[in-house]
Amino acid sequence: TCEEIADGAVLLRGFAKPIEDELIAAVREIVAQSPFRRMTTPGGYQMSVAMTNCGERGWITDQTGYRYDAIDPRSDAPWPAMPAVFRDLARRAAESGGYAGFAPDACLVNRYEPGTRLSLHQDKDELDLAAPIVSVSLGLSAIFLFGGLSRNDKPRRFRLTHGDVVVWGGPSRLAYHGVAPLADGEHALLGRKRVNLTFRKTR
Ligand code: MD5
Ligand code: FE
Repeated sequence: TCEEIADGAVLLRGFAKPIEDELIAAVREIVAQSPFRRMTTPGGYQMSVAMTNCGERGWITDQTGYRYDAIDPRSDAPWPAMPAVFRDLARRAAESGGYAGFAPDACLVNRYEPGTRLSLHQDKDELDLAAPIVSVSLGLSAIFLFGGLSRNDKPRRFRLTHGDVVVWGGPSRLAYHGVAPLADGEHALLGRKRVNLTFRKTR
């Protein structure tokens, strides 16, 4: 099903489910090359979410700031290539959401364990703000907090479950958003975690 949850934001329930095994196998290969790590924000805090990337560029943060970089600072090598199964899924989802021709150059892979949260923020490190962001939820379900263009707008709450895909475009592209602390549980394929794939066109 295809549901517009906000102006420009489309929720595709279960869209990734038919290829769950391929996606999880691809995540495991990426993590073998560029492991999950908890990065430090410019403010000096260690993030609760553990991250890695694949594709031409990856999102990183350290004491000096946020940026996209072609090199994994942990391995000093390029990030793993974006698997075709990722690229195709992102393109098909974007098209279903009304954005034909989406060609992401970056995929941030976020790992949440019980208690992990992502505080309210905007995604604005990308040069091309006309391109949507596509996010894919795998594993344990999470409560996604979806606010407005002002930090003060009270967020709406959406439960995102395994296989759900959201296409964030148009006015929703710059909305404040976050993830509530992950509740404990056990997922048949991923165990006690949630993995989110975030596809972006960064330039
Ligand atoms: C997550 N990740 O569940 C989310 C999925 C991040 C992040 O937020 O920055 O890594 S992406 C959700 C998103 C992206 C762009 C716009 C909006 C939501 N939005 O307008 O709500 O790990
Ligand atoms: Fe975000």
